[in-house]
Amino acid sequence: MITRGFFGRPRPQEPEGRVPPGQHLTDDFPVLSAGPTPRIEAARWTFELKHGPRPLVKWTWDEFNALPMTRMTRDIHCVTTWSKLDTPWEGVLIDDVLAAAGVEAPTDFTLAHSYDGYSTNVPTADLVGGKSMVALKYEGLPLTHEHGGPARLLVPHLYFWKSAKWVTGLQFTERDELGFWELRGYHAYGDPWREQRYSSDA
Ligand SMILES: Nc1nc2c(c(=O)[nH]1)N[C@H]1C(S)=C(S)[C@@H](COP(=O)(O)O)O[C@H]1N2
Ligand SMILES: [Mo]
Repeated sequence: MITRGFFGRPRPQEPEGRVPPGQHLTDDFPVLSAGPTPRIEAARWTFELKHGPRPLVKWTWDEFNALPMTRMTRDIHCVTTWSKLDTPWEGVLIDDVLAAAGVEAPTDFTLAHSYDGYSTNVPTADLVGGKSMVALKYEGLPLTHEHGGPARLLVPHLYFWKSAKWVTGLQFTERDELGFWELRGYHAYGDPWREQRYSSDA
């Protein structure tokens, strides 16, 4: 009898149940951006909540940094097939953003908007309940520009294209409006465990 234990290559860094189908682990942190990296200085960064076209609340960098900070260590999965385990982030949970704004999420769908014109759609339910944050730090340091600094959305349970870099706001929408990559053939939801890479995937 041939067993993987004897003849398979040992893969100690691929713990069971943490690498979704079609993914492999990387120790690097690849940079993936649709265009050039915008250099957004904290002093001119703002974060806004909108309901459709209607502005709800807007924070400056200093105001946003006064909100409760939370640490979150999560596995991330890029649709280009790399996954990275235990990435440590720090930022403001979307729950705390909404609480600070004094609003309940008004619709079931959200579009995140970024300084480079990028956008991505996420169901509101996937942003709340401790699942998502506006991340300001990675590995204890301010986010680098390449990785979305000064602030990016982090939605680690969906493919990493949902984690909008250089994020500048969330817009609550009545319907599920597609974002940048979703309009170009990526899946509207993007669950890595169901391999929802392209719009043709179930
Ligand atoms: N604003 C913005 N956010 C973005 C992107 C982008 O081009 N612009 N690329 C997305 C894609 S496709 C991926 S895989 C991740 C990559 O994040 P990283 O460069 O920090 O690895 O950012 C996502 N967020
Ligand atoms: Mo990506």
